[in-house]
Amino acid sequence: MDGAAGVSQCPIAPGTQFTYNVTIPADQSGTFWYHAHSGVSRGDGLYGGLVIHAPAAKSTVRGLMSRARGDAQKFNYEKELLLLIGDWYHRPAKDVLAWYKLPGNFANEPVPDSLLVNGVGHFECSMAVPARPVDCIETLANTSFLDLDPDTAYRIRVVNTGALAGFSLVFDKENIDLIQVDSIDVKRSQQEDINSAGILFPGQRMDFAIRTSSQQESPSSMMIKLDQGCFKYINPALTPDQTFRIHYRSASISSAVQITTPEVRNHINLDDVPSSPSILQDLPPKAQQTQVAYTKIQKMARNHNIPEGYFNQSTWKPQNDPPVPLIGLPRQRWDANQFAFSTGPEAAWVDLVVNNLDEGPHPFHLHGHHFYILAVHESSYGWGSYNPFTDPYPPGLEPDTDSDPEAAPPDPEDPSFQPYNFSRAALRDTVQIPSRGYAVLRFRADNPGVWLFHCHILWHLATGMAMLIDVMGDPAGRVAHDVAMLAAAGGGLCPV
Ligand SMILES: [Cu+2]
Repeated sequence: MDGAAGVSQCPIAPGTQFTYNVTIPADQSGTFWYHAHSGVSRGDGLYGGLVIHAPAAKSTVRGLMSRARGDAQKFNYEKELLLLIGDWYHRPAKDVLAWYKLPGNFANEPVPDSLLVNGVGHFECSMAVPARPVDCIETLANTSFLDLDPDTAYRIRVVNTGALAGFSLVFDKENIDLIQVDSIDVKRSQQEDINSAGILFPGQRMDFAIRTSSQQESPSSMMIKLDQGCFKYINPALTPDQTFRIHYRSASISSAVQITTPEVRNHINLDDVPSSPSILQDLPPKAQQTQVAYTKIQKMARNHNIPEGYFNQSTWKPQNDPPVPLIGLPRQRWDANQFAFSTGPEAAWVDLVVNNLDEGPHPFHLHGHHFYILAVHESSYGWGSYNPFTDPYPPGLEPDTDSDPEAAPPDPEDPSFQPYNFSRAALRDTVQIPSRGYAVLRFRADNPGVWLFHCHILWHLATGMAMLIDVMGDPAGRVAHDVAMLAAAGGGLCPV
């Protein structure tokens, strides 16, 4: 029950209700979020946090509060805080999408007007551009967004709930100790004095510990820096770097004392953080299946230059002909917008090679599974594509013949040949694939169902940048599973 409209259920019609029945595996915990997966409702704020606490290690559990102690002991924190942070538009999401689809805007993604933290934000009313007036109320600025206890260790859970932009965080006085990304333990950094982390892209989560202090003469602050790498024009309404006061309860610092803009002391780049060594133990040296996909935003004359997201030859829309969720429909009856890779009846390890043919990056998310990121490559010229069926080495991972010209390069035909550095792999459920580059994602296809693999930029998903992974599983079990899912999803036809 992952809520993907047209795949595993019909959209929930206005005025009706739907109960999600989700079984959480015993070994799964961390920071997640729920959000609309129909149209662009997510961009209007239809989302929320979903925190799964690890069970306490011992059988002394008496209730929810003590359950949370499992991770608190492991990661050494006392309190926790959830921050849902994302970019924000001052127009309804359907209007923003309509603007993106105008051929005259040349597939430039709409640049947000502001950002929100847990549903609220600050906006200088005078910054509003005349074309998009804002119903704005000037209030006395109260920037104490984070109310923390002094001398306390916090676990800060951060979700990028935005539509387009990644962001990084910078703390003025506190140090960041990164513990999880996408709900998976990371290899802990030995470096001291890290106060900045990112870039967190839409759909991704990062959890870190900070320790607050009471010994301070000036107030602390946290800066959110929206990543401007994906902005193709200037929106004068937007303040991309915003600093929020951290208010320590019972601190003697007057609120009249101004906060300063934090400076980066040391930054932790999430793309360079492998998972913890114990998690990497499960990674097998080879996969049993390899699938290759190519993705791109296309502007074609035959579609009046309206941008469309493609995987191979297909642009995705929810199954519509007939309007039945895919889980209840034999594969032969899926419509032309459903491009899928299938795995076999037995659970198997699969390598999914995704080539991004665009000039811009995309944060891709897979439903139903985490994947090990074995390689991510960006090419500054040409196409950095990787076809494992024809290329002897993955681009960017060719053997270094310069260091020892006499040595024979490793033979890709050798069964023990291994192009990837497993000690640097990261188990995630969302991956940023850079421009003109590729990613190699290895996952165990053991969760039967039809799962979306899609760009988490809302405007790209809404124009079709998605495909399906059909994890077949045992045929008899699969039919029973799909029938049960379909019944729970409301049965047959989706109301139009
Ligand atoms: Cu995208």
